[in-house]
Amino acid sequence: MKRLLSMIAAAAVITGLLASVAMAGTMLTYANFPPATTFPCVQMEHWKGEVEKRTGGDVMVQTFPGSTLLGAKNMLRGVQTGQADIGCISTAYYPGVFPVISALNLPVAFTSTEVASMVMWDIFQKYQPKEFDKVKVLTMFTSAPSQVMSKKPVKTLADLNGLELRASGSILKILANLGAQGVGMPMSQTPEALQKGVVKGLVSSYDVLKDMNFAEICRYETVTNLPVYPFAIIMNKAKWDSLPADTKKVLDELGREQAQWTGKYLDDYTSEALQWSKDKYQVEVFTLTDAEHAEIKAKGAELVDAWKEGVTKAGLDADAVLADMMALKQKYEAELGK
Ligand code: DTR
Repeated sequence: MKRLLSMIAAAAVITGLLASVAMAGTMLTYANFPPATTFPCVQMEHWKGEVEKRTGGDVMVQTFPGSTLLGAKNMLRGVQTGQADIGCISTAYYPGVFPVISALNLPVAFTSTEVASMVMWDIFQKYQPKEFDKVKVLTMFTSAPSQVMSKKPVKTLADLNGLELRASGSILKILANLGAQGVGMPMSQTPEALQKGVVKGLVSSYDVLKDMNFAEICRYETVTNLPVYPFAIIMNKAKWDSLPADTKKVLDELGREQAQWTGKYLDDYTSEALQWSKDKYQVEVFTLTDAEHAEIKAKGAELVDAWKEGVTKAGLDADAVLADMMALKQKYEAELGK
């Protein structure tokens, strides 16, 4: 009898263990570089919620905002080596690494994040650039159009002369061509640079006026509609390969959906952030003349030629990629009414 009872007890323990292993499912770590308040992290938490809901809890996501697991510049390598399963990269922080997708960072006057994000996703799907071969791309999106936020008023392009402004990617070259002094650094290093006076302002999208509280120190905003910044959410390739087919299906279905959700969110939020800045800090907003916007476009033209050289070296037809991007921009601006 004793022997029977001990066998039943052992069977119960093994069943419990098997059940707990089955319950554990998959835990994914997701690294992000800017503070939790900023839109790259807001979209991360939305994605986490959707994945856990759609997999019925089989997949759980542990998020690490604010560079707590990986920072802006070691994100790509950290995901490739498995330090994090998933990471958010701003491709402008990796000069020359993403020649094809940096098309989105050209001065083509995107005025909507939703439009730019849909264009970016479609360009990636059509061309599958080999620059992403070492990772799995889960989704892509852009920042909102980039504007000047500064401690001194920039009422005309002439006011940019000699002004030290934080930026990254193609905007650094455009600022130089406009007579300003671009200072390259990731968003995460910008608060200290502003506090120390290393820069007199920054060029980014208006969400950071509220999310990074830059409205407190940069009381003057100038609508320049400089390029958007492309982002990619990437997963470690071996981790992706290890996932069951039904999980891969959920993550793939979320790709385009998350691009559009983030674009929509940011289009609405940049307007809200600017109004908040006016109400709380009475920031002043300046607009430029059509002639000044034409000058910005002209001063950015040489970037298109340089971009074409990089895409050609990557083995693609640069004119075709550019033509597709502009056609998609027109398509989505009409479809979305933006
Ligand atoms: N302006 C780009 C991208 C960007 C816009 N808003 C945020 C918020 C958090 C991180 C990056 C960004 C940039 O300066 O990196």
